[in-house]
Amino acid sequence: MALLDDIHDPRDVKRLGRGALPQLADELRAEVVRACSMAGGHLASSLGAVELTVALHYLFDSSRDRIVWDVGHQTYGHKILTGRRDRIATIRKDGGLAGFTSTHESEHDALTVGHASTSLAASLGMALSRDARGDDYDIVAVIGDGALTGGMALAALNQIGHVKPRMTIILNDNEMSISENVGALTHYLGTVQVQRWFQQAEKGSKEALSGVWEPLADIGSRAKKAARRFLDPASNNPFHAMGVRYVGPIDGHNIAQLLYYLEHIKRLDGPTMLHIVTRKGKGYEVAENDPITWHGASTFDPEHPVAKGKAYSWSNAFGDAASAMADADDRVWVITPAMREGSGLVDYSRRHGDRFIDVGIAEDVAVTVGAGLALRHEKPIVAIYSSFLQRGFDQVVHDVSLENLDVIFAIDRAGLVGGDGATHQGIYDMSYLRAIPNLAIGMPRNTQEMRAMLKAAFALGGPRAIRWPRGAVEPAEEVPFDAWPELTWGSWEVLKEGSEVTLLALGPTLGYALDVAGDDPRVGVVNARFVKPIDGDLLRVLARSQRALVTVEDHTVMGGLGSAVAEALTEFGASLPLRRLGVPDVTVPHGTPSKQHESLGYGPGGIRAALRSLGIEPATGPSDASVEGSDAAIGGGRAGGRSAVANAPK
Ligand code: HTL
Repeated sequence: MALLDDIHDPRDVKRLGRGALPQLADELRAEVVRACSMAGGHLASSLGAVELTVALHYLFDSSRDRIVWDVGHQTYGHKILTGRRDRIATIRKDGGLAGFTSTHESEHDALTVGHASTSLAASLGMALSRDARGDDYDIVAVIGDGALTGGMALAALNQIGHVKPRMTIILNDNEMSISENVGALTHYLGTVQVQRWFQQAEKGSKEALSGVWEPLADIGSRAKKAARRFLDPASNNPFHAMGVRYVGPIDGHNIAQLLYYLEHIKRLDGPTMLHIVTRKGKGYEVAENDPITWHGASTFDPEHPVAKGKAYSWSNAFGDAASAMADADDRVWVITPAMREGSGLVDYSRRHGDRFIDVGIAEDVAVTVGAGLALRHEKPIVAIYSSFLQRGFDQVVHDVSLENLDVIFAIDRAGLVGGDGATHQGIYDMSYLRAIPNLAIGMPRNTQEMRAMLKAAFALGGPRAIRWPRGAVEPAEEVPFDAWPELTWGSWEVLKEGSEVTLLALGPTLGYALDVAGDDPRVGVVNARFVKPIDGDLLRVLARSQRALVTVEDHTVMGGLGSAVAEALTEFGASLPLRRLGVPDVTVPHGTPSKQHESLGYGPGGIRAALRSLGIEPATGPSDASVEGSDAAIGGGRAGGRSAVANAPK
């Protein structure tokens, strides 16, 4: 790595001659592949942004200027160039670098991020501050065509076009979100590439840039030419119509072009969008050919890259269930906000394409489209990750719950998610959903129970949230919807009787509870699969028969199962001790979930400690140490827990 070895800081990039930058980009690309092969991660997006990364660090000073990457998943190259190369193989792992940008990690990261579509609003805020303080640093937002489908991005653009701060917006258009990008704007972006003026521009820049770099010696006349292009009213251009100057599209893998345009835009007042066209996975054959699979990679052999097969997952179980429901009833619809693959819906979308809609990265829209469908007596299922449902909270309250509409929320990635880290943890949904009237919440412990919950939700109507964790689950035999098991909504299940203390757990933490309880006759285990409503009858019985209760959940203690049980016990006037184990009031970074459960006090060690504090020396089981670090331990196979690779991106 002739050049990269001498880059310790972005200032070292600026010291290189312009002619050396393509070689630096090649080396950087190889390093991104190497890092992802060892650690897994967002390979394809990072590969597509390599030339842009080099160009930005050549022209801007990321310690002073603000480079605001949207989502932050395309920044492996940025991290390597900004002093983190020695730790790049630790990305997404316990104690390692974050998979996205984080202000806590580096002064070169302008934003702590992971959710899409925030870069433009954040950049506007930064620009307002800069201009109020009379500072002169540059602000560059980098947003993908996928992230631009989010309402937040479009609303921020509307403001930017109104306020008109000096800033550069780079639209990194690879025609992909995680899957193919969707929406009218995407179609528009596709058409601008074939417009005549673009072809002219392309020709112009080819001429201008022939002979590699010397055109930049003649910057004056070219600046005039560029200015003419900038001033082109491009009146049918939607960005221009919103008050944002639009330039492009240009080839985002051509560093000369990138520098040429960025250098000019840098000097302009007001907001300018530079539309660059890139290829997701660029320069690494498998990723270029199959950017969906290689959007997020598990570890792989860089010489012979083969994507790892994935175990049957909760998401697959849901996708299969949704297909069976749609087979049984032609009013069933599934809505995804840009997560067709992650939510297990590829097969569903093929089989029931007429009742499948991907609304783009717009969770708010997903929820309210569900409301609209339900108002017309359809049966919508909004398939959404726990952490992304946060974006649709108001819509759940305002559009679904007030009307008590028949909308099922199929909530994936509930609990700690592993490598994606703090921004993606699914640990708040029970807390914020429990407060919403009409809304009922359940968490199955295996595929059969998932089906039973979906069936019950379907029969009962009203807004119902069913949540499950990330990772593997045992498949269940395929049977038609009518033959699915029945389940009373709100009923808990006694898995093991105990004479003294009962562990109330749900989802993957049931595996821990069962392992710790072993065959100790003093310790009971209840599958507390509904947190709203809870099983008040069973809880009353337990409150009378048990000496103490312990709740165990992969969710914040505040507002989750433990809170629901504490509230009910208070109402009953019960005074037995209750220990509540779960995520305390802290931010949980990326890492191995099983280790994190243990360190946060709700793994097997935490449950044993709680039992000891209640005077029960737990029977011998797997030692706490042997459980640590092994994700296969979650669920112990007994409660349908998860065992998938913890570090693979969503
Ligand atoms: N919803 C929200 C609010 N945030 C995120 N991050 C997602 C969903 C999931 N997600 C990603 S990356 C990504 C999605 C939908 C695609 C972004 O497409 P874009 O960039 O065109 O902006 P590209 O991947 O380079 O093509 C992650 O969670 C990492």
